[in-house]
Amino acid sequence: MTIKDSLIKKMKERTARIAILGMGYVGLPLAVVFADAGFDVTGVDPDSRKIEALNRKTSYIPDVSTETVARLVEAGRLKATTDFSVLKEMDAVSICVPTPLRQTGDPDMSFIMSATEELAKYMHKGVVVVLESTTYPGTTRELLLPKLGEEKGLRVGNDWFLAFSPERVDPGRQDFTTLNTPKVVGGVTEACAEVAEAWYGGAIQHIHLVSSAEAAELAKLLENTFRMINIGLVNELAIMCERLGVDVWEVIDAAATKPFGFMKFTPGPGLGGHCIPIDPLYLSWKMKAFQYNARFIELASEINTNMPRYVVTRILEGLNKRGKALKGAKTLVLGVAYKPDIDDIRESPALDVIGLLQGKGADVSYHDPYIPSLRTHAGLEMRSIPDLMAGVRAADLVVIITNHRTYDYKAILDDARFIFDSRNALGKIGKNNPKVERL
Ligand code: SAJ
Repeated sequence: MTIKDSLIKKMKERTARIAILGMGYVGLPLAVVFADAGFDVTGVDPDSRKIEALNRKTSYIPDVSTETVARLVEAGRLKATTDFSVLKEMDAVSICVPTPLRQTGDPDMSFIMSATEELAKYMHKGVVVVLESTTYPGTTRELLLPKLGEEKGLRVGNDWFLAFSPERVDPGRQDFTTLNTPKVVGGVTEACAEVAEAWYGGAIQHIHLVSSAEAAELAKLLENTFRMINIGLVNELAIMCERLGVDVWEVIDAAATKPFGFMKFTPGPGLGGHCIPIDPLYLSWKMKAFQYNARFIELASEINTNMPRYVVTRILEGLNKRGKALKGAKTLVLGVAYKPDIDDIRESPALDVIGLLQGKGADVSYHDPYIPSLRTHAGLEMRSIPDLMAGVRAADLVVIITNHRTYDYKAILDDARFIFDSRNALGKIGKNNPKVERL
């Protein structure tokens, strides 16, 4: 029996020993899916707090319940360690580590590189490796293949197997989870794809095979570049509508009545999160090596990045119309998470807006039920004000940045002096209201 056939047999019999490198919002749900499918799974992460939490049978990811972790740990299906040497016993390794940007705006490959270097120490025949981290096309073949294969004298597609399968975890979403979201898989060779499909197909409901790791890497980048560019489009539409004296929200709602060939996006104060503003820049960065300028990505990124400044300019104009100055104005920012109803502030445009307002001398405070404290770009520690309505009443200006559902927007409108609504959170009650300006 070939190494490939024996590995596929282990996948089908669920006797393959699985390791998940990186037990964050992607790795832990993936570990649970494989453990629930009957595999023995070991989560490996250098962050001892995560590992201790798992070994105490508790979850630290909202999408994974502590009951689920306790059940799987007690059943011996889910283990956790900071010790990478367990990898020498593993048949399958999934790498789920962050791929942020560096200060320069270039890809930060350090997490992938350190995970790969650790794994390389324990590489052996009969293992399949799948990279899940969103990255530029070519990463799997150009970075992982040499380090894990050629440099170890292992022949990919014979002695070991390598594939890419993009994560599609949307934290907080209940309808589509790791289990039921179609999973794209692309192998470095056909045999690699076969082994990766046997593994992932044993736990995830729908596998969509593509012909190469690059096709899988690019599919993910297309998904999130599509979003970033379309958000940039409606952000530019908001700017054009303001010049034209037309209500951009009315225009978008009207276009969205078209039941085909249109997808609704809404303008806002900028682009937050650890996916949408970042992933497309991995593609445009890679294309520079081919002397190609990915103009759509660059332009959309420029428009989205400029939205915080545009919002502050509109605030200045709104106050000016009311004979007020921004300098010294008591300003309350409502909602600082990067999108509604979550507790994640990464890359949130609220931080840019707060910095710009403070830079113009405004006296800024914020409220966000999900974000008890934050550190501004200037390094200033701020805490969410304890009494929302007292803050609204005391403010010269309320700026709605993130439209959490928990806010009572009618009460806020009644008590506020002046509101800049960057999300159309007020809806109809904010339209043509003398106390309200909006994007
Ligand atoms: N945003 C807008 N207008 C929109 C949509 C989003 O301004 O019409 C802003 C949000 O406020 C946020 C940023 O863009 O600041 C990103 O929002 P997002 O809805 O794209 O949420 P993310 O960043 O959590 O994106 C994730 C992605 N999931 C994965 O990468 C696995 C994305 O592919 C999903 O489509 C998205 O969740 C989702 O649909 O919720």
